[in-house]
Amino acid sequence: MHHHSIEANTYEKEQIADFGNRFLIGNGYMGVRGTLEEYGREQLAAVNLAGIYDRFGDGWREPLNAPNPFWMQLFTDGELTALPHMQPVSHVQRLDIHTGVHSRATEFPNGITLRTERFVHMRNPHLLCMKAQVETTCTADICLQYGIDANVWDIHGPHYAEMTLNETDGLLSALGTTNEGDIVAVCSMPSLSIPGSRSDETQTLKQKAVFSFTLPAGETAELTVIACIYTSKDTPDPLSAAQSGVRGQYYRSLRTESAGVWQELWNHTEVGIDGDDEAELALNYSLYHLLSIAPRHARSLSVPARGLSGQTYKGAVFWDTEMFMLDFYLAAMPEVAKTVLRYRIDTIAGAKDKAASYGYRGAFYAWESQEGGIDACSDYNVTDVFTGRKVRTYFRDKQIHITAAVVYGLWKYERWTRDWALWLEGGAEVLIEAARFYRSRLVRRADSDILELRDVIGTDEYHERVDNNAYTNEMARFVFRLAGEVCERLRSEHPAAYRALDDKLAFEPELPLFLESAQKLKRQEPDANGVIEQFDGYFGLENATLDEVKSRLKNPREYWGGSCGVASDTQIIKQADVEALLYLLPDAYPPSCAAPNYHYYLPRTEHGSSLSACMYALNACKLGLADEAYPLFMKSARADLQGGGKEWAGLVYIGGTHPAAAGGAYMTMLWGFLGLTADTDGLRFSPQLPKHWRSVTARFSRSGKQYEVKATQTGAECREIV
Ligand code: IFM
Repeated sequence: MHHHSIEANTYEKEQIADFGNRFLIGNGYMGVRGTLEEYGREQLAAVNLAGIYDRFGDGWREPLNAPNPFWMQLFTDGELTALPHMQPVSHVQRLDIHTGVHSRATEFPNGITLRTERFVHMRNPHLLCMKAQVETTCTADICLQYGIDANVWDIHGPHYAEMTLNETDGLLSALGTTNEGDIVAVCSMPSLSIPGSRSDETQTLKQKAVFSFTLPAGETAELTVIACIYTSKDTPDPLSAAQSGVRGQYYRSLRTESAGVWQELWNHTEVGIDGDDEAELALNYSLYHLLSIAPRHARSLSVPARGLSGQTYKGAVFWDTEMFMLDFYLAAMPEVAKTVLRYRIDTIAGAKDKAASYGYRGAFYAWESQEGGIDACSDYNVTDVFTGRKVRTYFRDKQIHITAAVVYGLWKYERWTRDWALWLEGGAEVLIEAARFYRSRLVRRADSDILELRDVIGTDEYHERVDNNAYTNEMARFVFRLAGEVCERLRSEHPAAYRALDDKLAFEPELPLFLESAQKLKRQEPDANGVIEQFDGYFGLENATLDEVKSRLKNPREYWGGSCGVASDTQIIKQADVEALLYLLPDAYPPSCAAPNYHYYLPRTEHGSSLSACMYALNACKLGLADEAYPLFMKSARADLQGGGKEWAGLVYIGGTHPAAAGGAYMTMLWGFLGLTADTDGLRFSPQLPKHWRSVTARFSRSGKQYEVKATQTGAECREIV
């Protein structure tokens, strides 16, 4: 990698929310937003925790932000020396993606320069470390206030019913109890080193440590902080665990150790693109995000759609993980791939409850999954900008393709690893319950033999409650067929497991019904031009252009879909739908359909979701259009680098990181530009690189072996590495 860091050297208040995402650090257990040390809730500072949620009153249930142990305030001769309070002389904010270290250097007009660096530890996921240096050009009276900021930013909070701040022997602690009774403990040990041996004053108040001292011109004072977070999900006594977690730790060795883990991760994942530094940085930056939110510490946990960047989308897990992020985890961190899939296996009870609540059989996975498979998706997920009224949305009840995404993830795991473990560890049960769900969802007209999936939402969320969405139908067919295949293999190769499963689920009589469903489920036949209708009646909708539809907006924040959105009665779609189908299930339609559908749907797609562009990029590569794929690839890879995305919906913050787009960029590199096909015979590459790329070097692992591939404009070489 030529460049290891991203940097911003301008300071504008308007960028605070965006930079909070762009400069995020994380270790799978927590994400710390890239805000500055003097920032609080108003600037969306947050330490977002994975897999622990709370609900306050009637608000949306969302993940917890912990009290922030990276908080600090600096006074010079009594004057607050902080952003945005003062306009800086110079300011640099940097994220070293190779080591996961966030840093800033701010020169204030009063001669003070503040430098900090911080990281979350990659081996011990509970640890947070910071070093701050204060330097002055003229002798100054400094007051450095350091504390754990328990004034936590929440979207639908407050989530702490109680918060106790304490101090014992210089160790600060914040102990919070949530509305749901969970406990979060944050402990922190600050220590200051100042030049000379003057008798300076240190006062440890309950909330903060206050260091007051005179700093001679040209000298530097240094504060180091080791902090630790535990929750009641980790241990029955989080406070003791956090207290002992900070003792006996040294900043320098923790930093070396954590950077070592990063180095190890990069050894297996870094991508080199000769001829395009910008793409190389954007892609590795995307991988940085996927690496920093990977639940390496857990056995069964998944990744939220906005990563660990905050509470947007209720910190919930969507189809994003299986369809967009999983490929990276499979190729780079197979244990993490297993962990996120186990999460679905372990949350099958929630999916069965959801199916039953709608009167269906089997497993209907949560559209927005929290722990235990609880569906956090509200029936009213959008607020109308004109009336302020909540709008009935149907993502939760009609986006039934989520269950197939879970199955597809399990199938990808087997295909890539050639390991049956997950089917045997509960995956087969998920598959059978998924097939049962889709079967119970089928309807037949009285005078027809064709089975249909009516009243659904496809991946294009703008068109609600449609019939026979091609994507959903083909995904359901895939599930029916796979259920037959996996059960057959289970019966012949693992007869004891098969019998045990049948004793539990009594599914055997249903196997022929799954097969029948696969045969009779309606297929959207391509029209005379080879174009597949997205759902019944889609071709009859107004064929307006994207610009026309956009021009009809009366308010830029208006929702485009639903009952009266500007796109709803037109052919304009939010995101890849038929194109997602053609990429994910390439055998569902003949290869001759690839080009006409790509050209038909591309101009009709708004890419209103960051999940969209990569599907078109992947299909463009299949069509030999690598240069056309390139801007779509960059759109995905730069989703968190360029800002300007939708950050606010009215008063609700909807920004955050976009790990699915990051994963989509990786998919485009691996399956698209490198043209990798991986089947039982092994790995084959048929690269087609954008014209200006000289070569791509990538590393990945499969079945315990490490590989390095180097692709050029004319071919690829792949070798096993040790
Ligand atoms: O899962 C996506 C969905 O496809 C589009 N809206 C946002 C969700 C979370 O990323």
